[in-house]
Amino acid sequence: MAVQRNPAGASVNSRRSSAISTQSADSAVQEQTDAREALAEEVRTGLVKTPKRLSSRFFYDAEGSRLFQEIMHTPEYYLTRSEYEILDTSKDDLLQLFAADNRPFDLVELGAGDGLKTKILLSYFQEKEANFTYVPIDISQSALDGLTADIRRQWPDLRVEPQHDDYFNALDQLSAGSDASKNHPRLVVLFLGSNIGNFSRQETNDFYSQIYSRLRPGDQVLTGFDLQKHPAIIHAAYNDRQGLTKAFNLNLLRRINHDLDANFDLSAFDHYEMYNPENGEARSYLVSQKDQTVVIPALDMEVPFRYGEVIHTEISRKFTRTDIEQLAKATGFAVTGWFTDCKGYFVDVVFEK
Ligand code: AVJ
Repeated sequence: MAVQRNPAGASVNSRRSSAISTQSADSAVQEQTDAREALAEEVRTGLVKTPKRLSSRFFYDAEGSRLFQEIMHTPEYYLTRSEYEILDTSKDDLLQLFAADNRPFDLVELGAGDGLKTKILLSYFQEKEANFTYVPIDISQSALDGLTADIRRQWPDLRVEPQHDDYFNALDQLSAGSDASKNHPRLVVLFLGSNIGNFSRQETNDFYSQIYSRLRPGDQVLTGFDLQKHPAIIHAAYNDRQGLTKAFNLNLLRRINHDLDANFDLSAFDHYEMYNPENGEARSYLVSQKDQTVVIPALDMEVPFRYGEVIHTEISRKFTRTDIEQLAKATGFAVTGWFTDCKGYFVDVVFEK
């Protein structure tokens, strides 16, 4: 296929100026304060609900992110390997879609993480001299700094324009653009790794509607969805033998102890996972192993737990093809690409406006 070469000397970060430098100490402190306040609010409201709940959004402090990296390497957690296989075997088909009509494109990644899977695409697109800019978006400045430095080291010629922002704000900026010209690059939004699975049905629909409203015709979204399959396979993925998923779930309590001076006894809580094949929901719980009261002085709270009482911490939703087609239809998108791994466990889907 014919793809345009990057203009010689195209400068890194030419259009957008934010988030290029290393994070200042002040903003790092601010980010920490904001995260602590958000966690406090979650604990204040979530632990007085019946049943108790805490959002999986708070799993990812430094230790939680490290544990998730380890989970991705367990034999049971097939999701990452399946998507890796898909991106590797479909990278050329994806490039044909993204660069259709020879238009340059912005590869906009929501929640880039360590970008391991994305690097398969970046590497291939570079090799094919595709005309694109990589725009990782994350609310964690340190994650963005790490990823950006890493990519610049590996591919000095690749245009990287990190955006330290909320997803929708960043998309607003990208689609509004400063130039009113018709030569704007196509936006290709990446939302990989089954991160979509953490949203409720309603949140999922809202999310795609929100994205749709920020895109122009011809713009695309590539999403990684975990598919419904034998329930035992899904159940095992969230119950690894090494106990890393358990540690990952319990880490939320450790974080609350650390950030909010609570006194959760981690040995008095267990991990429990339930997969319901009727609705595709895998749910994670923390289970109190005895009657106990947890004290959180910073929030002026005492939280009683009965033996066997649970805190619901995560939904990891699994989809059918029909679910995904209906999602596209309901939010205005056309499904223009469908790529699965050889086992049919996972799918990367292209939606086009
Ligand atoms: C990162 C949200 C895709 O739900 O499968 C892994 C997180 N939770 N093991 C998932 C997770 C338990 C993961 N996502």
